Amino acid sequence: PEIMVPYQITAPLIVLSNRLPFILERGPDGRLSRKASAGGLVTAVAPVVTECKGLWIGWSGIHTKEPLKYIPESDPDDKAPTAGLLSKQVVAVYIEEQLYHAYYNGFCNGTLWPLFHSMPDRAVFKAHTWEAYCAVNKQFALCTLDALRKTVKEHEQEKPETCPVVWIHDYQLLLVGTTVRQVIEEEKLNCKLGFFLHIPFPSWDIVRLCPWDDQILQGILACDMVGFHIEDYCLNFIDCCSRRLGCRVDRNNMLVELAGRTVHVKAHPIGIPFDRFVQLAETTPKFLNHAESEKIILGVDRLDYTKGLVHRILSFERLLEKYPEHIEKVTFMQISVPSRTDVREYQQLKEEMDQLVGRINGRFTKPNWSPVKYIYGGVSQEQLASFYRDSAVALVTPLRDGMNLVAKEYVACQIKEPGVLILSPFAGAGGMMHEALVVNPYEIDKVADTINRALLMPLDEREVRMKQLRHREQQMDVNHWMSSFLATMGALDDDSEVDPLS
Ligand code: ADQ
Repeated sequence: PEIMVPYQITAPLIVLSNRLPFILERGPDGRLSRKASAGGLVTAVAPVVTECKGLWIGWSGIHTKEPLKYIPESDPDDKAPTAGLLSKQVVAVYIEEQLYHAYYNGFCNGTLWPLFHSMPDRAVFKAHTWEAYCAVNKQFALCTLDALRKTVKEHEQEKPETCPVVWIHDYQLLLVGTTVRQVIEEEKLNCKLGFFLHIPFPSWDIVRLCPWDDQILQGILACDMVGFHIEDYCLNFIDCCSRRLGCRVDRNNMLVELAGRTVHVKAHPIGIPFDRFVQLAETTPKFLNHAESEKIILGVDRLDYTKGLVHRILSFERLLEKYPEHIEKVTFMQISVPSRTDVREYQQLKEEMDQLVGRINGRFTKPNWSPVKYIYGGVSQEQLASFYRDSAVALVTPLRDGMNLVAKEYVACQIKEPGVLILSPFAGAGGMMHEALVVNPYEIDKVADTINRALLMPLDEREVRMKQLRHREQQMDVNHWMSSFLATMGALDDDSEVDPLS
């Protein structure tokens, strides 16, 4: 496939994420093959890793008794962004099944996820899941070091003026930096470490609840460059470093000093592959079979308690109570992709949503109309783009969210008569997409009023708002996000153009 990398990267990039950028599937003959995994991150980063002859390190997604002997090459007709990634550019970290469970369902999703979303009552602190988390992070670090020694040596001979970059992603891998830093200093390996957090970084009051907060902060500080979606998260992080670790910090320039090293902290708001969504919206057929006069209010999320689904559906019920003129005129379509189904909290949320949908539909349904259409499952990118395009209102109302890509995907797909985005201020996106209708999701009544306002908004106002929203997302797309991160890591050629917006 054609690789579109709009800039020159000067050194190999080693990317670490919990999961590899594709799904491995075992066929009936026992052979493994790759299946595409959707997502903006993979779309943007995989071609760059291919191009710079870098590596992707992650868990394979399948449990085996022994380490995987091989990673399959991509099929010749593979069109996924990872198609160019050779199997020698992929490192599958081996994690024994029980250990993975304690690490992933336990510490990652039972402790860090709720804590970092400022929902400490849901967080559990257990020594054995913390130990599993440390062990898995160590395994990731050792795999990285194996690869790094070879990469650094080869690169030094070819281009000694630059050095390889290790880019660690997200809350599953907060401690990887600690081990990698220690060894690269001992062995004098010339490389740079970067870290990006995809979820919020909470305030010191929340972070301090974690019994292992110091080790987590030190793990992040082991990197040279630390990125968050928005400035608030950067400032929270810097504050924690100062108060918990006693680091010297410079809040204006966002610098933290630890053991004689200076760590750069910066806001890098992630974007989406904007042009790809526009193209999808232009070509995808209509999947919704509703009357022209009927308006769709859309919600799209992983089924997660941070996304505010219960509050959202109650707000829709309130809309029908308070503004009965919308009965038989609007449908609320919620698409919820199953997520972390092994975790009890997520099973409970599923039951609660099923009951609420049943109750509201029972209360308002007419012979030819039901108020709520609830899809529990993933949908294809084509379907998603068509739902985005054909909905009059998007309800993006998380209680807390690092950024939220759904808000951005919705505006990208508004290529016809524009709809209205309703957005929570508690998503990272809420602080930037000013032309949306921003409303506190806890205020059920106000959200109902806001939906009513969106449904009645005149076309010219919708056009003005949507034009500005779309312009910003087109400028600040996922390629912009990545190139500005790599530029601050010094990994781009001087001639490479990085948008001045960064
Ligand atoms: P998520 O919590 O997964 O991401 P989000 O940013 O909304 O949240 O991304 C979800 C993605 O999944 C979107 O691209 C969306 O299209 C897709 N998706 C959701 N439901 C789907 C469905 N039913 N069918 C098909 N696709 C579906 C984390 C953080 C976010 C941050 C991102 C990126 O929690 O805050 O924006 O990482 O950094």
